[in-house]
Amino acid sequence: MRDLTAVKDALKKHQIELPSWAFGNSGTRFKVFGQPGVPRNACEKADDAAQVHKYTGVAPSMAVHIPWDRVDDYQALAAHARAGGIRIGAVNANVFQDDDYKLGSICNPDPKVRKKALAHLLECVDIMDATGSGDLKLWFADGTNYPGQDDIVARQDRLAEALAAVYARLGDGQRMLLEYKLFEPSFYTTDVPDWGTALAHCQALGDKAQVVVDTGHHAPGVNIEFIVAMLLKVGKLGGFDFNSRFYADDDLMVGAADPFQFFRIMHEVVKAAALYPGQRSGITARSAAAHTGPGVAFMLDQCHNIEPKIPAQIRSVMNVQEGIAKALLVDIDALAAAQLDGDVLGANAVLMDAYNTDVRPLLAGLREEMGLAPDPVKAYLASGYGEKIIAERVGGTSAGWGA
Ligand code: LRH
Ligand code: MN
Repeated sequence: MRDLTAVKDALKKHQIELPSWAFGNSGTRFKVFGQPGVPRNACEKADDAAQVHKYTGVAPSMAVHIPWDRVDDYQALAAHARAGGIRIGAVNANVFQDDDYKLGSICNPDPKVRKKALAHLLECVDIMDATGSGDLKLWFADGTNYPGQDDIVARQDRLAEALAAVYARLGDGQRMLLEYKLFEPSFYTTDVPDWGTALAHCQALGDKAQVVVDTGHHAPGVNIEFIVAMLLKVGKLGGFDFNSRFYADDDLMVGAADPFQFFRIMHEVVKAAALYPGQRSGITARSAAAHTGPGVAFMLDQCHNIEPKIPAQIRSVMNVQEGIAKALLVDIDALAAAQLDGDVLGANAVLMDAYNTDVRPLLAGLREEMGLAPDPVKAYLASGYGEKIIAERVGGTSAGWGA
């Protein structure tokens, strides 16, 4: 069994990035159920994100999405976030909601539309310069709905051309994270549909281009931890968009639908010493060596369509911590021995022992060591912050996806 001091030390060093859009209204094509007290702007979203960090201690940054979080002064936004005890993290570009992008953005057959989309991507790097963000996160809705609608290879050439232009604009300490997704909103081809396509483009670009694994972006039954293991092996796992799903891109709370899958994914991350930059106590020197630089960005990408948003984000952070704690409890020496002995049941049992360990007391103790309440959700609900924002945030337009 691992020594618990090392386990708690790793949990204290691990950081989770929150999505600004999780604090705004969201829904499905059928309905967006507005909630009282929802933020009206990026600063209020940062205030809510700061609450999650206040009660969990491990969520010190908030990703922004442009234009959903567009402000006149991004340095002021970054300063506001810092005053609340967090920082602005990844900048997410959005070239999927403008009428011009019906047939795609950077993959669109029309060079004028591609030029417009590229200008937005470059604007997002300018915003990173202002907020001090290191990550440009790129997800493209680009694709086709019918066979023959457009040429698959021609679209890939357009994609590569635009990504190269963005890559050339990146400054020191900046990188681009390319996110793939199997389908939706496109239903025949998606131009970045899977990890292979994302990896091929990132390898063609260079070290500053890495892949984002959104856990809701795969076909049912795909072994996501295998993809994670391979991307870590080649040093191309830039980040995660954590959420969970029963069917498609449901964007439910991470670990809610399939906590065992989340554990298996984090087992690969722990084994590769990729929990936080500079983690060295992994299994193999090779995997540890591959992880120089900013390391893997552990981001949430969720929508709380019916549940209260701040408690849901706190619960999500707790779910991530539970999965990581169980992965850190894997007896890696016993596992390696059983694997090398071909002891199938023995090896599986080592992993299941860790997974079936109740880590909630360990995490409650960890929070007390960090000067936090053992139950962050209970502590937040008792704070009255939820009632305060409902009373204060009257008037104005509640934030949302603006779709
Ligand atoms: C696309 C996606 C992407 C974001 C959006 C909010 O489905 O996962 O990461 O831009 O959700
Ligand atoms: Mn995502």
